[in-house]
Order: sequence, then structure tokens, then C-alpha cells
Amino acid sequence: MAADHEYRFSFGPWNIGEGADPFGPEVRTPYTFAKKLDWFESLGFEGVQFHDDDVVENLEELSPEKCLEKAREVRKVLEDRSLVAEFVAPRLWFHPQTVDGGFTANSAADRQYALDRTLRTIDIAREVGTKAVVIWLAREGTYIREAKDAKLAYERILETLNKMLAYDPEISIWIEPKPNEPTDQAYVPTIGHAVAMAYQSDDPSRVGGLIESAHALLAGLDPADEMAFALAHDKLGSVHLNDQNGLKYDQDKSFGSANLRSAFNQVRVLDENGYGKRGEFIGLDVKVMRTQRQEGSVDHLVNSKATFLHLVEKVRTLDKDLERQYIEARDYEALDAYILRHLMGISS
Ligand code: GLO
Ligand code: MG
Repeated sequence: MAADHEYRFSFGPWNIGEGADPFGPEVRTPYTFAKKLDWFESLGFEGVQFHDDDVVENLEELSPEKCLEKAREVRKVLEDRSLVAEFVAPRLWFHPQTVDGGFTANSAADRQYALDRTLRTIDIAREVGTKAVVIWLAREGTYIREAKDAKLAYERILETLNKMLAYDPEISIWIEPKPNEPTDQAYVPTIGHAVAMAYQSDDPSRVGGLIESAHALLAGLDPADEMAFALAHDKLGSVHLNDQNGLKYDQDKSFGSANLRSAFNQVRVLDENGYGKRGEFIGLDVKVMRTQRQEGSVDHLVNSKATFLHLVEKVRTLDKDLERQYIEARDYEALDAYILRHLMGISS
């Protein structure tokens, strides 16, 4: 079977962006949600990743009933197009009450806001047709280390996870670790932290992680090994494949753009461990380069998906006998050279 029929792909509407960065405004005009959905279909992406307010715009201004009604409408729109919601994530980093974080904010009122908004996200997730809620702990951290009590912060995050689990016995929580940005020091910086919190929670079977390649790289870790760790614990809910050129701002480059060999090893660990066989998505979290013209707004998605599929072929055509021989002979120079030749398409 061709690999593109074996894997399901997803991205989020924010991945078709307008190019604003901290130093300049938008350079492209926004597309409507409906137009973005056209691309999901035409580019072969079945899953839509959502923030709560991607599903229901201005949700703060709507009554809970109206909010759920809107979510049901979106579900219908998705169904009509044979698309599904992969997950919903509470956007806990835009609102004035999340300036100091959400679950770990020093203000009790702000923590309550974050919890209420997260429980509302669970309701939205249910109505839009997914049982997965992603927690990207954007501002759960500090700009100066002394600003928060880190032990207390971890206790507060755990308490929130438990309240979420109790609120809806069907949801799963996928924690998306990231070591920094927007904060200087973020809590739950790696998948190891996320998995530890999963085991510590009231229902470990419903808590796992979502690994983003760039976030692992920002932590100085190898994304493929991070994925292997989560897989070894059966805790890899999803992935955000992308790339990152060193320890810089979070770049969300196209998958494989900075380090093709690292991308190969990520695909390998997923493909060889049956990731996707239970419906897990190959999720992308890739940014349009600011320099792209309007008409090039989705090329990064097309290219990232194509690179993933080419690398599946590279994984499956690797000469495993030869690899084993090099490993048995402890000739890692030969193994290294073979991997490079294979990636470059040199047959001998
Ligand atoms: C930012 C994160 C962000 C999340 C998204 C879903 O660095 O990668 O894009 O993936 O908000 O939770
Ligand atoms: Mg991400």
C-alpha cells in the first residue's frame, strides 16, 4: 500500500498565516476558514487541529449554549467535507487574564479563569467531535525564575489535569511540551516531564503527549529519541512535525528543512513502531515563510507532507541486513556513510 493511504495528516488553521512577526505586520491577506478547509481536502489532510476559538470565534462573548451550538455547526461542516477534528486546545495565552500564565498564574482569579476556559474547551471538543484536548502550556513558566514557586506550579498543573479528567470521563489530554517561548523558563519542558505528570495523574491511561520536533530541538534534545521515549510508554498522542535551525526563536520550518537526517529518524521511529495504526495523525505545525507571496501560502504544507512520504520510502528501502552487519562489526563509520548515501539516493 502506498504510504499516503496508510497515514492520516493534519494541520491547524494557524498554519496558513499572514506573516506577522515581532518586527513587522502581516504581509498577506487572510483566507476564510472555508477556503482553508478547501485546502485540507485538496491537499489530502483529513484532520483539523483546533484552538477553542478557531472552532468558536469570540467564544467569550457567547453563552455556553450558543457556544456549543456553534461547535456543532462546525462539526457538520467538517462532516460534509469528510474531515475530522483531531484535537481542540484552549488558547490560554491571548486573554488579559493569562498574562502571568493560566494554571500557574499567581492570581487565584486568573487560575480560575484558565480552568473555566479549559473546561469550556472540553465541551467544545465533545461537540466538534473529538475526545482529544491538547495542552500547550504557553505562559506556564517565568520570565524571571523568582516570580513563581516551581514546585507549587507543578502541583497546580497536576490539579488542573485531574479536574479535566474528572470533568469528562471520555477525554484524553495530550500535553505539548516546549522549553521556552514565550516564557524564559517553561514548566513541562520535555516529554519526560509530560509522561511523569501523566503517571502522577488520577488516570494515567488518559494522559499522554504531543511532541513537536522544534520544541525538542529547542530543549537540546533529539526529536526522534523523544518520540521513542513516548512510544515506549505508549503515550504518543500526536506529533507536530516541523524543523528548527538551532537554538533560535521557534521557527516552525517545513519538515526536514534544516536537518533531513533528523527528519528521517523521526519518520523511522514512527513508521517502525506502528504509529498511526490506531488512527493517530501525522500532524504538522509549520509556518509560512514571511517572504512567501500570497499564492504560495500553502506550499510549506505540501512540501512537508511530501517530505514525510519520501522519508517513509527511505525508511522502508533501507538495507536492514547491511545495517545489522555494520552494527555487529561495530563499524559506525560505515553505517554513517551508508545512511548518508541512502538519503542522497546513491545506491552503492
Ligand atoms: C507553539 C505551539 C502551538 C501549539 C498549538 C496547539 O509553539 O507549537 O502552535 O502547537 O497552539 O496547541
Ligand atoms: Mg505545536
